[in-house]
Amino acid sequence: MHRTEFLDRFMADVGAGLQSSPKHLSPEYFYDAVGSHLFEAICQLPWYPLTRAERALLERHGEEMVAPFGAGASIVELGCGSGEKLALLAAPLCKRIPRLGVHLVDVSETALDLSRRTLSRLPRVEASAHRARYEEGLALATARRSPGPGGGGAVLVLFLGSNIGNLDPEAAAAFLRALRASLRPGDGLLLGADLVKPAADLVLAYDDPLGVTAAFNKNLLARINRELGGTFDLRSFDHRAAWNAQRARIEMHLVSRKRQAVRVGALGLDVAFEEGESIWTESSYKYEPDGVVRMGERAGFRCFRQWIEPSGQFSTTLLLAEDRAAAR
Ligand code: AVI
Repeated sequence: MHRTEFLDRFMADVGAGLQSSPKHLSPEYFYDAVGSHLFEAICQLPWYPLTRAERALLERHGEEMVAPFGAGASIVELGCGSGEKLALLAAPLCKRIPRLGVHLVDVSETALDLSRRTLSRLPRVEASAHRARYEEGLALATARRSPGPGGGGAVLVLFLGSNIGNLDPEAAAAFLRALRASLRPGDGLLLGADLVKPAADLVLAYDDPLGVTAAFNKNLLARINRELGGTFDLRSFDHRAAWNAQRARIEMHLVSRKRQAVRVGALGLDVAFEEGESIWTESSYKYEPDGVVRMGERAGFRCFRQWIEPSGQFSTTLLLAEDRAAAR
């Protein structure tokens, strides 16, 4: 994706989001250089167990997770973060096969750089980076799938870190269907999904006492100031995280502390805020383990196996693309 293409979309989304009611901004735009580093810091926080729980599962079961894949296989990671988790899966696979193609897909240049650096430690890994949205990156990666002998040439897609949780249910279902459509029978999807837990723990994970998540959330406004000539006063907005039990999601907002007007220079737009009015910046859905399996099955996958972290915090599910004729 070219810089101008990205900027056009950023401008269009910010313009539409700030003029709608209720106001909203897409979490996709959290991840500039500052936001990516703040997210890495969140992952280290004691109140955000998600990353550690998933990592423990990959450390313990990584070999089983890649067991169905052999020579010619390649791994595509959608939303690659730092590449540490991908390395935990690539390492056992590399022991069995002469060469592993890895495709990193992310909209964040910082995340791609971090991942490339992490993977350079592994021998026999050939990494390609795609600065792209998920669907586009997956299309680029699968177009380069290697033919491989026998059962080889399979693609294992990683969608980890509960990134699926940042999509509304309809968007998640459509995303999984699109993903299935670009895969072949025998290809896999390793899906990380955070599980429902007590409300107090969830709120603490998204409103940490150090204020790192608040900084991550407010950086979205700082980014609009930096890149689109915005005049947001960051001190005039509060970070808020609330658990919506009915919808099984954490909702993150930026709440205006007062009645105020903000200009977004690049859009020639003036936006009025009432005191207490919020911008909805992210939803983070939480799942029950069987809900993850059903979501995969509805999209044309079958569950090969699911691993649950011992304290019930997190799930990792290996879904295999079904042969549609056989599935009927
Ligand atoms: C990337 N994503 C899965 C994170 C989440 O938990 O929803 C983003 C995040 N937002 C606040 N803290 C972390």
